[in-house]
Amino acid sequence: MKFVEGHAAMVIEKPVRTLVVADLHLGFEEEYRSKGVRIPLQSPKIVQELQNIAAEQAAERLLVVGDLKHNVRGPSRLEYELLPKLLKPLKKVVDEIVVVPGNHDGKVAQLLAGLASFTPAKGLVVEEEKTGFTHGHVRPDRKVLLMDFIVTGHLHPVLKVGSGISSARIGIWLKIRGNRRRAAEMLYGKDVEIFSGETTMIIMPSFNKMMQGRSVTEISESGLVRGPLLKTKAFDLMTAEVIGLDGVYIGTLRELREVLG
Ligand SMILES: [Mn+2]
Repeated sequence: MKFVEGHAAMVIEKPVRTLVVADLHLGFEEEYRSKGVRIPLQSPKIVQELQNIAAEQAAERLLVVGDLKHNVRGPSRLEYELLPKLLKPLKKVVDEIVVVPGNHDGKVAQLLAGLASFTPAKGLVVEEEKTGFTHGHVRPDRKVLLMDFIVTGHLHPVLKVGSGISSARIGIWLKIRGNRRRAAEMLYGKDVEIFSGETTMIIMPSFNKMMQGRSVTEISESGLVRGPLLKTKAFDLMTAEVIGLDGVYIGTLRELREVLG
C-alpha cells in the first residue's frame, strides 16, 4: 500500500488497483442547515476531488472505509437527492465502489443499488495485501485481526499546529503497532490460540476536511480511544507514528503531546 501524497487517501495494488478513503460524510451540509447555517453545498466538490484522484491514480476500484454519508438515522432528504447524483459520475471513473459501512451508513444500500456495494460492517479482508478494512465502530471480524495491517477511519485525527489566528488543523495518519493476541482476547474472549505476534493499525484522516476532527495532542488519551479495537488497549496510542498528508513522519504521538500538548 502507499499513501497518496497530499490527500487523505491510499492506494492498494491487489487484486485490482484500488483507491482507499474514509469518512466522506456526504450530505453533512444538512446538519449545518438544520442549525440555521446555510453553507453552500460542499459534497459535490469532495466527490469531484475524489474523482480527480481516482483518475490520476488510475484506480479501478474505490473503497470507502466507512461514513460515505453523514446522517446517522438513514439518509436525509438531501442525501436521497445527492448521493445517487454524485456517485453516478464517480462510477464512470472506477469500475466498482465498495463501502465498508461506518456508523453513518445505515439504510443506504438500497438507495445506491447498482452504484455501490456494501460489505459487512465487521470488515473486509484483502488477502493479497494482507490488509483488513473496518471503519472502527464495531468489533472487527477475526479475519481482519489476522491481517498484517488493519485500516480504519472513524477517529478523524488532526494535528493542531501553530497558535491563535495562524493555527491550523491538519489531517494526519496514525500508524500503531499492537499485540494481536491481547486484542483477540479482549475482542473474542475464547479460541484465540491462532492469534500471535503483532499487527499494525492505520487510522485514516477524514477525507472530508469540513469534519471537525479530533486534535490528537489536545484531547485526553481516553477521548482518543474510540471503538472496540482501540478499547482493547492492545494498541498503545502514545506510540503511534504521526504521519502528515505529504507522507512525512512527524513524530510519535507521545513526543508531539509533550511539545504541543
Ligand atoms: Mn466519520
